[in-house]
Amino acid sequence: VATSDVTELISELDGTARRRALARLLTLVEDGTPERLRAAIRELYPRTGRARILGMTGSPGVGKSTLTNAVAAELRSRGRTVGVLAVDPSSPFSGGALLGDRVRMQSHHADDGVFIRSMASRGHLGGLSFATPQAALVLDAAGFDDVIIETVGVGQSEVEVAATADTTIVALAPGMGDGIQAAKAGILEVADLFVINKADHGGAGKLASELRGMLEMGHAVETDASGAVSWWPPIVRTVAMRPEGIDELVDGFDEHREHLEATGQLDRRRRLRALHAIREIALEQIRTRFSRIEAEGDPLLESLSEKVAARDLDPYTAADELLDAMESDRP
Ligand SMILES: Nc1nc2c(ncn2[C@@H]2O[C@H](COP(=O)(O)OP(=O)(O)OP(=O)(O)O)[C@@H](O)[C@H]2O)c(=O)[nH]1
Ligand SMILES: [Mg+2]
Repeated sequence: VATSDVTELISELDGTARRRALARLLTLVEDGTPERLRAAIRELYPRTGRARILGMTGSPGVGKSTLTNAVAAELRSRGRTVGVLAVDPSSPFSGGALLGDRVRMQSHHADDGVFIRSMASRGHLGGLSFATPQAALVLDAAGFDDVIIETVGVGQSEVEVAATADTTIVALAPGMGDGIQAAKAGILEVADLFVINKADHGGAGKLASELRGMLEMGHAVETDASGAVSWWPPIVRTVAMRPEGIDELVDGFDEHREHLEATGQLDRRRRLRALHAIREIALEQIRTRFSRIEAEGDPLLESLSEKVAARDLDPYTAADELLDAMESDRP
């Protein structure tokens, strides 16, 4: 099925129609059929693995988008190209055309070394947690040196960012009840770097010492096999909209990258990410195929259901039989 156009799009990533090809590939990740998505990822995958993936997470309104914008600009000034994915689960119908995104696009719009894309939650196969890593692969394959993924940290999602990113920045802001509550939400644990944004507001110092207290209790601190501390997350204060502190933040990102490479953590994280991807894809395939046979009225599924209902068979044995049958008729 229509995989030749996928091949063509991928070849256009190296040409003058690059931005258009990128946009269309990302749309394919968001809205494409499972077959086209599979074709795209299979072909893109060998081109990936070069980009540094940076996750930016934190509670609503702490300044993640403003920070992402400033970090992208700082990385550009250091000669790096940057792809941005703004994952926005709270915007079901805007398609990401938020004011903030327009402002951001304006500040970089004449620059071919930056590409920004918002992803809303509607209409994804398997949801955002499935689509986001695939979209990151597209940006990686397109050759961006750095890919920044912005997500709102509301529970499960920061764990997912951490699973996709090499380095995760957790952004906090004073006066937003982010101290102790953040620890409860598990947001501290995924941080490789902390940003205290809105440092122009009072309370940044108090938040920083609260955070240091939590690190001292062992949260977010990485230890090696002998139990010694191998990474102590830096705490960087910023005023993202000025911007102030961004150079230090980007230095921290670089240092964390060097740490990952020097200690073998990068390979470990990438193996974990691969495992996560395989699991999500395998589960998604089972779900999709189950829905399909259910909708089409599969004779085996019907007879198994009858037997289970009649107590001739237990549901576990029935599920085993169904999985075996699915296995023997794989696409
Ligand atoms: N005073 C102050 N305001 C800031 C700073 N950084 C961002 N803001 C403002 O805070 C508001 C929220 O900023 P965003 O960057 O949209 O925050 P966000 O975390 O991306 O928000 P969501 O994506 O909705 O969760 C905006 O009005 C920004 O202008 C800062 O350092 N100081
Ligand atoms: Mg935002």
